[in-house]
Amino acid sequence: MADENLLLEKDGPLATITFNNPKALNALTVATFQGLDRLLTELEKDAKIRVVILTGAGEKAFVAGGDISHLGTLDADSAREFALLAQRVIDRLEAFPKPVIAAINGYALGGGCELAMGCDIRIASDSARFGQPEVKLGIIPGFAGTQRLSRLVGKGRAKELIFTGEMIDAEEACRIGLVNRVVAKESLMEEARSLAIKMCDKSSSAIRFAKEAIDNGLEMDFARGSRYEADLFALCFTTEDCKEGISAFMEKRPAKF
Ligand code: DAK
Repeated sequence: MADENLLLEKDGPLATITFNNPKALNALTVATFQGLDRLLTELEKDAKIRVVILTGAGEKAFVAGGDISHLGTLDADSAREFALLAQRVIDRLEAFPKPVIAAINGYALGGGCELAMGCDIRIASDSARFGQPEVKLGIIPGFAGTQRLSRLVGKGRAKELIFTGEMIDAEEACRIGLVNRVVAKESLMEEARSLAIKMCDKSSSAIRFAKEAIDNGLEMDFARGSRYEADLFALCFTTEDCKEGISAFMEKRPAKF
């Protein structure tokens, strides 16, 4: 247990973090982001953990956004401070050296959608709903939603979602590339775990380098991104995993990473 609004469960190589304030549809507070930051520090150091799954408690929501009940107390300085804290933690999630899967079990709105977009892979239950409803509150997405949504689904679709504040269902989210796949509500966690397990017996250093190549390379032009990939490719040859992977293939045995 990390704090009352955040649960951590470890099961072999998998860690599951659950946003746990179902009465308020798991709305995010300053404490949630601080707690998530602490959990990421713990999971980064824990060599046994190879993949992290994020999900929401209860039947209705992954995360229905930032906690609106705190919004009215903000001035420009405190709003900026909160946005920067949230952005820092979501950036950390995106750059986390192990894969992070969002298992989206219901509403992923506002800050909840922004949090999910900081994960490497999003799997949605068929009951999930997505949106950036901030304009209904007279604000804009502040946890890098304007940046990640447009990169993920394109500028036009991002503008449509952000300007209207309308929700879309899981099938539509999948169609536009906001989620990787949609599964039955009952099998969401099983699907997320079985996807995670497929990564656990692979080289963790290779996965980390591939994640860096994709995420950082996307912010470069093609030539620089390819050059950066070549540098990371070269770095693989300094790892034990590379020796083991190649030896295992030559010796016709499964690799042990
Ligand atoms: N914050 C706080 N409470 C929330 C919440 C939220 N984002 N979303 C839902 N709840 C609470 C509801 O107020 C209700 O509480 P009670 O009345 O039972 O006490 C409970 O969760 C159940 O929600 P509903 O009764 O509304 O459930 P429905 O099924 O009828 O509707 C809904 C579900 C997801 C359509 C609806 O709850 C909804 O529209 N929720 C708000 C979605 C939204 O606009 N999200 C926020 C986007 S803006 C910051 C704080 C906040 C933010 C930024 C900074 N600082 C402290 C600096 C906000 C950022 C955003 O994400």
